[in-house]
Amino acid sequence: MEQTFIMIKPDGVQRGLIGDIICRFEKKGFYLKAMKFMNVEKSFAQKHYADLSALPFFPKLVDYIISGPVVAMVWEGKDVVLTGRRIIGATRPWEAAPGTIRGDYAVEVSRNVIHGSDSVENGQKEIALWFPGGLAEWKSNLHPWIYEN
Ligand code: IDP
Ligand code: MG
Repeated sequence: MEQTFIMIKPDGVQRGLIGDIICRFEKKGFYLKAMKFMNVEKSFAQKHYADLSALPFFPKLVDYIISGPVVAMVWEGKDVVLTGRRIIGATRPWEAAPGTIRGDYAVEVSRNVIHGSDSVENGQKEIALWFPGGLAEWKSNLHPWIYEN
């Protein structure tokens, strides 16, 4: 099944949103495959956002990500990359629909609470970067109540 990399950014941690965010992914029917609470080194944040390194806000973005601990996670499920992005909402919180994480909890694009992979391929790259030791192996006993197959 598909996997995505989700990170609660330092503002989400500081604001006490960890439980709510995990709850949304869990209740939807996705499976948690890895999670860690950690501070990120500057060089690591630069690597994670390497695709954006030419953009003017890149240095500020890196400083934001290293400004406090983050929660890094891997979630698994059918179409979890796209559906995860829908749960998160648009990059710019003023464009994010109510009911999405950013729509409900964020105001500024530079304080938008959460990261989610934007494609299956980038998800695999990000998972390999953040969880080089691999993921937890398990299958929920609720699986047949969430998925037909
Ligand atoms: P995404 O997080 O929705 O995938 P990206 O375009 O990949 O959005 O940008 C990565 C992150 O960079 C955003 O989540 C946001 O925190 C930050 N960012 C994006 N655009 C801007 C901007 O115009 N100013 C400041 N920060 C931005
Ligand atoms: Mg992105």
